[in-house]
Amino acid sequence: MSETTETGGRTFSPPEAIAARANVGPEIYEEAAADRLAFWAKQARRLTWTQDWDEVLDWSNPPFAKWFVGGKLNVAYNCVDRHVEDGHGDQVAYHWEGEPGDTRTITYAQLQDEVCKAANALLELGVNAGDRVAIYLPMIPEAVISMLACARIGAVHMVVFGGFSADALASRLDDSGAVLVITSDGGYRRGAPSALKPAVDDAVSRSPGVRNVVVVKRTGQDVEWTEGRDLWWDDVVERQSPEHEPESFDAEHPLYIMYTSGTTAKPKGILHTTGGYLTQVSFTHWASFDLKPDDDVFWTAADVGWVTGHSYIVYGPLSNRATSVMYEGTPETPHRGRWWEIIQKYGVTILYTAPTVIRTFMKWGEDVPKGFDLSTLRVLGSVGEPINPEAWLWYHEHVGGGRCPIVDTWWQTETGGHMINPLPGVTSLVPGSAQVPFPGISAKVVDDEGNELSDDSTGLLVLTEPWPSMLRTIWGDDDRYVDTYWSRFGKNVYFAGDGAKKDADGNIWLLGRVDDVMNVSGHRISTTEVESSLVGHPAVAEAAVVGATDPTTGQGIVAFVILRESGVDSGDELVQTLRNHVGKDIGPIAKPRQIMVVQELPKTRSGKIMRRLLRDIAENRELGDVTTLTDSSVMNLIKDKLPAAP
Ligand code: 6R9
Repeated sequence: MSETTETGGRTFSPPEAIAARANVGPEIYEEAAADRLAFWAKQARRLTWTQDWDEVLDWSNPPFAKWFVGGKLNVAYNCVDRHVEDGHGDQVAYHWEGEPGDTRTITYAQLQDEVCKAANALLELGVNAGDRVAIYLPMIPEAVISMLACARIGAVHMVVFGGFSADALASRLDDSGAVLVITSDGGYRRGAPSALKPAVDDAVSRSPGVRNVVVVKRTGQDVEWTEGRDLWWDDVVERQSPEHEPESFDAEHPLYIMYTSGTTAKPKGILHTTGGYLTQVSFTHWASFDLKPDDDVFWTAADVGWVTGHSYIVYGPLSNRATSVMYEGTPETPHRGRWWEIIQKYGVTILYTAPTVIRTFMKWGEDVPKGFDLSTLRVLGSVGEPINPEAWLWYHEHVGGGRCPIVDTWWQTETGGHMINPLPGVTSLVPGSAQVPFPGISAKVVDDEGNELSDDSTGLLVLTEPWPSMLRTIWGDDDRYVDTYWSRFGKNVYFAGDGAKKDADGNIWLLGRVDDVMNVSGHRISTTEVESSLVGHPAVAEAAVVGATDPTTGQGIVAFVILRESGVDSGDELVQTLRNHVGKDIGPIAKPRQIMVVQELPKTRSGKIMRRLLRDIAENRELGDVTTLTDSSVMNLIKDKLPAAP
């Protein structure tokens, strides 16, 4: 296996310093297994409820779950007000860092004022509990304030990543039935202001249900203005009272919708609700990262427009009274050490990010982080795709100084919070594997018939019990919810759509989306394994692998690779070397049919490679929908560089 050859089968025990005072110890697994519902009920007590629940879980009508039935609470109160009431008003909630270098420090008391003012503004604009509010903002504090203001009044927020196009925004406004949009004139990206308002104007012109557009001034660039519809944030929010009495909402009241792309063109509006969601994100944030509210400086380096931002920039950290860093820009602006500079400046202790970023840092070289003091770091996290052992080891060594556990967290927009991951004070880490289900979570690897596999053979990942932060439905489409997730193995088994295998030690290895599993001459080979092998070669920085239709083998393996910057020769010889390398790692059957050297790969904002588009290229087709790409020009770049396919 590539995993073991790359790491020499090394595992990493929990560091003494962390294990000795970890928030959770090994007994947590037994406790959860003994009585799963009692376990989650205990975790729900972390929150302040204004009315107790009657029943922990109602699963009488699967797959439609109700958690903490009859309970009532306010999410914004739990994230903000109660910490102020407990005497922590002066604690910093966010150290915000703008890309140009401007900063804002926001304490819990200030956040409370801002959220109340924004809530009062929404009420003045006629937003009611249950109404949908779209948020299309850069990574500025108003994004968090807007989300919490919605939660406070029971409005359902629907955040759309600021890099998405007017079309993507329009279809989400339409599908969710949004009544109001919160946006800004623009945001900073790669050292320059980038406009947001024009996309909103375009999208809203097609969405008659949107009554108002509230505009935050961020860059000061010119904007078109529609009188009567558009309002400056400063005009409508700033004059409001900072007092607002939070109302309690039912545990199953909708909290937010987050759209995620499926295999078909129409994005799915994943619905999350109040009590169960907050319980699981709060507890996982505290346990997975060993969060100590009085000491830690926590940084999820991701966008709020991704579920990771919702759960681990906003709701998890705030519910735990964490001090967080929030950064607006890109890692290379104005220089490639920007992240390390931020860690040094704020004394960040926990860093959570995606493997794709780690591989970019690897390409830039270890000398960049070496120039900064990263000694405050104690726990590292990974999310978004499998982290290949090569990147794991680099992250461990060059960012974590060899002393920080890496928590590789498998979860999805649909699951709301962490589902499979090691615990920093408990688990012996196996690089490349997300390892074991989180306490209180039941996951299995099964074959096509639903029989459990635990012998290293490749199968499908399923979740066999409902969990508190699970999606409740696809907005407006209960049938699609049932069909997509709960029909393959019956209404009690959640089909995650990921390939996986479980090794003899009980560790789960995620192998990418099942539609990323290739079938070469009848052998199932995961794109992830071939990619992991390729990036294990010293010449390769990043790799993306797809299965292209092949007249003889069914599918042929086509690899796109980005080389490290060492100026190596990218000719035939290297291609042969890489093919042999994969052959040796995994087996001759896994040798790519074609390897193409490219400058960039098409990625979504959350760092996932859009293999669908690469498959289009590998099979010489017209490109499909590119609206969820961070940068659609990447595709032209790749196409221009390619030799004609054989
Ligand atoms: C949180 C998030 C979900 C899909 C998921 C899987 C992949 C995420 C992973 C991982 C292996 C990990 N994924 N984390 N694969 N190891 N630690 O990413 O949500 O954007 O909905 O993506 O991402 O394929 O099914 P989302």
